[in-house]
Amino acid sequence: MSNVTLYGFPLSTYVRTARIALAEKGVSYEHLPFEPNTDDMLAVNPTGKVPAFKHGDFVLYETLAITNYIDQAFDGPALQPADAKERAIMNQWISYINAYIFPVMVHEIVLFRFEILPMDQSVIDEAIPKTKEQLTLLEQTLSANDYLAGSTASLADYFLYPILAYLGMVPEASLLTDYPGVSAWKARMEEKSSVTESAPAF
Ligand SMILES: N[C@@H](CCC(=O)N[C@@H](CS)C(=O)NCC(=O)O)C(=O)O
Repeated sequence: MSNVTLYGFPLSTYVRTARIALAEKGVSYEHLPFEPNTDDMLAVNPTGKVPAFKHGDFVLYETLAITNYIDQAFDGPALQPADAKERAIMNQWISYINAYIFPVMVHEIVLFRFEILPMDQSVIDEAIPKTKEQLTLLEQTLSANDYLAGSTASLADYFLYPILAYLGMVPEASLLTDYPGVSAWKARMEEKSSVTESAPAF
């Protein structure tokens, strides 16, 4: 029986990021697919958001803290570059993804297209130019590098992939065709078993 538990419904991009990190490290774990803001979820995360994580008696929330802990506490391949500059770039991307990409692509496009929020086309329309700006920035890096922080996948890629996977499933996926570096990166990520095995069922 594993002493590692991941809490949170598998449709969450952040839960998927944690699942990719666990798979990359080869950590076996119990997955309890609690919905956000339920008593079960609030018992392990005072914000009610998913995911939360437990290792033995140690409970943790916030995906960046969880994935950093997974990287440091378990054997397996490093999920972060050793080089100081590459690690800084990785952290720059994670911050950018959390602060800008997730709110725009998920909250202003995907949640409407998945009918999780009642449709508001005006919000989607306003999100399109912001999404293009974000894809342009990603393209500058991903047309030159295989991954966001260099030649090896890192936590930054694991934060970004679940979001772009959802963008790829809605009509706004057509935007991706203008960004060949981003599209090639997405295809590269989809070759990883950690990515395919963490895909939520619809
Ligand atoms: N800062 C949090 C964000 C987690 C988050 O936003 N999770 C979403 C699902 S992808 C959620 O729980 N949403 C429900 C809500 O905000 O009430 C983290 O990094 O873990």
